[in-house]
Amino acid sequence: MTTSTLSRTGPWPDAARPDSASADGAAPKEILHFIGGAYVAGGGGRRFENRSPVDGSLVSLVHEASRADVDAAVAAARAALSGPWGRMTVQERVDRLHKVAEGILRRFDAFLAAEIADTGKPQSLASHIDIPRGAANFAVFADVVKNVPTEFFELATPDGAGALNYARRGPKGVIAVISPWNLPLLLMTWKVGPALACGNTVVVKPSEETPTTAALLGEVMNEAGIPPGVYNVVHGFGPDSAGEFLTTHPGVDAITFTGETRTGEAIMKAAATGVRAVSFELGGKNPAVVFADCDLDKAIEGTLRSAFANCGQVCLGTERIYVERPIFDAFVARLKAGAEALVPGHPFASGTSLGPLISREHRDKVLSYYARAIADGATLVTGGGVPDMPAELAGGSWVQPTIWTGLPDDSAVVREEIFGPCCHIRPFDSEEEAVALANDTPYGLAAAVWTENLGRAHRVAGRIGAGIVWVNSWFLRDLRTAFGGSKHSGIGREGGVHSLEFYTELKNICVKL
Ligand code: NAD
Ligand code: 6OD
Repeated sequence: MTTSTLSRTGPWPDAARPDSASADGAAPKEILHFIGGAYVAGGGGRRFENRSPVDGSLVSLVHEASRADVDAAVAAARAALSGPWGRMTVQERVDRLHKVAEGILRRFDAFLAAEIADTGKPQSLASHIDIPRGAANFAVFADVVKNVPTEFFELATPDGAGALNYARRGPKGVIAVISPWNLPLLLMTWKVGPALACGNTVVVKPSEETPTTAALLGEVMNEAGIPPGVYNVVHGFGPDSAGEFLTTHPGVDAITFTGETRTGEAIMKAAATGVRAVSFELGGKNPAVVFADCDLDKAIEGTLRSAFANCGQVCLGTERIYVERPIFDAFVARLKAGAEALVPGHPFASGTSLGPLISREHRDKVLSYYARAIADGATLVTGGGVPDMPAELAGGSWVQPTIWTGLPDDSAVVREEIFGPCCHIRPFDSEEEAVALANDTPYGLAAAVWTENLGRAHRVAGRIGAGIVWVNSWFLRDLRTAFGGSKHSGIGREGGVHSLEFYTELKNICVKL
């Protein structure tokens, strides 16, 4: 394995900008692994292209980890557990994690440029959600871990002396973090923050589509005084590549994964060897239930966001909308107008409100559902194809925001996660029917309920089978709360003390007095 301090190559903002890859005729920028506190090229010599979803231009060449590179990353993480990191007090760890949060904010523009280069998402979105949450994920969990109480029981013993029981939490060990491409920094740090707060070390495998912010975070870790080996990053794909090498590695103690349900199934099989713990945040087919007594302005505004934000590539996004019949036509007309007002364009152009899909491959998948909807008898309310884009963006992965009505409840378009800017709207006639429709899915991640009737809001929220139900809002997040899905949407909950449940081993100590 070769090592480099990355002077010219690396995940810097200039390198990350889509138009800078080889504008000066120089070699394209390269994304290296981050192992033991240093950027390394890895031993295999294989690299793959990272292309911009905005225009198809080359963003960078990414080094693909070999099995030996993953071995090295896991070994570095294991060694760091018993080094200075393992000897730090909670307060010392907490101080460093706050420095990581500050470091992300100090380099806000670099993270923003890197995230946008990889995903093509509008600047307004990335600057309000992705990057601030990247920082918050360290600051919040540093505070959570500092303030967590422990349990304590006094036991009567036959000799009358008694015994004290108390619980101590220790790190689980080396945690594999496998993350997706839709909110790359946010979803990766949502796992790395609590894992490090609890004293673990991590090996991160970011999505092959979005390697850059995970790489850039290595620099921040070093600046914040996080010891070498605590945060490691290996790049590559899933099967027969870095993802599989990492999840099958016997040196990994637990796996936290965010991504597709089918990938979760493969990782769960890998985790069975060595009975390693898993935490899974998987797919969704999330309903919104809109009652006639809702505040329609708010329901339209919220549903426009939940269906189309991030070009529909949000696991919590709404793809099924159930609207009470008296307001059905008005709702459809207003959502149509809102969707048609979205402006696809360059992420840095003022006025852009819709980015591209992550890749041409993903666009093919989304467009196949657009065709399937028509084949299944949908009425196309708006969209359904590819927008006309200016010549310089024609190489991107653009699709139109799309709304259908009239599909049968058993259509694949209504049952399967599409992960694009699209939704189906169907009328309902009673609360009972609305709940039944919302629950008619193998998934159980999130739901939104729109009503001004307080009793109904609580009643319906309680009956919907999902890990998160928003009432009169969407994606309003408090990181202290439980987050996760039921059924095919995941295993376990993270957030606040729930993250500590996964990232620590609880030990009971019984002291005979
Ligand atoms: P994906 O499952 O294809 O990939 C996710 C990650 O897993 C990537 O890093 C990938 O390289 C890796 N991977 C793939 N196969 C693997 C294997 N066999 N072993 C180990 N690693 C492997 O998901 P995606 O396309 O990147 O993301 C979109 C999906 O993620 C959607 O289904 C979406 O709903 C889901 N998601 C869920 C949540 C949530 O919180 N529930 C959040 C975001 C995304
Ligand atoms: O907000 C979060 O913590 C979170 N995990 C969001 C997931 C979004 C899915 O795309």
